[in-house]
Amino acid sequence: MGRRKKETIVTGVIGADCHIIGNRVLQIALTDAGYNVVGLGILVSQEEFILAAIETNASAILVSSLYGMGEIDCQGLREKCIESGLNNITLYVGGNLGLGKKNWSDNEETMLKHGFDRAFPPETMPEDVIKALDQDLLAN
Ligand code: B12
Repeated sequence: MGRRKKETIVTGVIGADCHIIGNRVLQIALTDAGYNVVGLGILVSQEEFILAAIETNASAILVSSLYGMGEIDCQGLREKCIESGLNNITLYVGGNLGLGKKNWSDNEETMLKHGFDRAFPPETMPEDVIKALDQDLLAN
């Protein structure tokens, strides 16, 4: 719990997407677990995620996408992070990625190819996200 407090996590819903409920659930669960969460809400651009992460010295950016345009909205985020000096930031994406692919593993592969460290399927429970963050941010 104490070690989590030192890690700031930026969350938000990317693009023109207004589905806020899951993102809020996640924000509350991560805060309750002890992480320092900066919630940007809906309609967040790639640049807003990056600026918030720089301003707060965040360890991770968690992007939500529900409305089916996730691939287009997320393309290039990793490159922009690196250009902005966020070389090692942890990037997760989740929600309902619905990329017009047949199954989840295709969607996951696509998002990993775009530079995300992990991609999460619909109905992911907050405890699974906390477990992943603990592994990726607190392991050393
Ligand atoms: C409520 C809802 C709406 C509401 C949203 C209200 C609001 N302001 O939030 C309204 C009516 C506005 C709406 C609009 C639309 N919607 Co809608 N909506 C839903 C619905 C029924 C529920 C979403 C929800 O709140 N779920 C509950 C929360 C708790 O779950 P969650 O969001 O999945 O989040 C959990 C996990 O996914 C995960 N998670 C979420 N984000 C992240 C991020 C990370 C990093 C991680 C690790 C995990 C994670 O953790 C959360 C907690 O467990 C879904 C169908 C469904 N059953 O999912 C469709 C759905 C998401 N909508 C859909 C669509 C198409 C639309 C519209 C485009 C419809 C239209 N033609 O206008 C518009 C888009 C408007 C816009 N600009 O965004 C589609 C998306 C299809 C796709 N992705 O391929 C869905 C799946 C319905 C469907 N089956 O077709 N919608």
